[in-house]
Amino acid sequence: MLKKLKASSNPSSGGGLAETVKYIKMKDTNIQNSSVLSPPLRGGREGLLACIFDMDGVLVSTEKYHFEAWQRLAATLGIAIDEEFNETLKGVSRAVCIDLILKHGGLQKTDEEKQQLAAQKNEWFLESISHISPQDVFPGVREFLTLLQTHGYKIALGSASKNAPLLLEKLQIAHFFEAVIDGNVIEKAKPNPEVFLRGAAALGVKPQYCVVFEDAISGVQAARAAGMYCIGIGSPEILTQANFCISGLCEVNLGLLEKLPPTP
Ligand code: B16
Ligand code: MG
Repeated sequence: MLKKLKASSNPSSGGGLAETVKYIKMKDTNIQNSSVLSPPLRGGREGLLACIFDMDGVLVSTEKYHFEAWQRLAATLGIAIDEEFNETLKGVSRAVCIDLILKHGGLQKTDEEKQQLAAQKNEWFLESISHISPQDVFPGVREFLTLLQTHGYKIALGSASKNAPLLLEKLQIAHFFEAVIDGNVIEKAKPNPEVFLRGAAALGVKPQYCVVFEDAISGVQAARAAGMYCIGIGSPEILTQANFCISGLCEVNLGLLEKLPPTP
């Protein structure tokens, strides 16, 4: 399926660009006429209006810093964690990560101790990202965001991280995002769909007209539970519930988005 989509993904081929321009005009009409946007049917496919991006592991390679900090913290408790276990931490809130690590090591801590552990992990994570600059954004990210913005797509961030606003500023990509839903505002961590449903609501777009880009198992589950199309960033063997997977945002363009099948 990915090969098929990739083969026809050039927006300037096969009427893609002309159709896109026409479609954007139709979208503009909808924007004026409806508070919750519903795109027109085009060739049997209901068009997408919004893209919601996870942060760590999708826009920037900060997942490795989360992992290093968790590994370091776990080691202080005598708990070993590996890459496979780390898949369960990705996309999950800081507090839930602490619980998962303690359970993995068969340990129990008081709430106060857990808060201290979380603060220590965050201190190490902040040290790691202190050097991050606009050059650290993943290849293709700035180009794809620019393309989406230019063509009238709505863009939101849907991240579990409380550090997401800081990273957006450091990477100098905050201006692309009409809505930022992050760990500072959500109550229920991924795989709960709250983060993406709030993102769609903030953009005024129905869930089925959103596509989510996610690198975490919990995030893919959250997107699908929200009723959204989900493009996994990573291995299809790990992100089994994603509609399909790519290795990074350098592989996507408008042509691919326009040819996505309806959200199942
Ligand atoms: P913080 P995402 C998630 O961000 C990370 O995947 C996860 O590893 C991390 O534990 C979580 O944010 C909380 O981050 O400690 O910075 O609040 O992938 O949802 O953008
Ligand atoms: Mg992520």
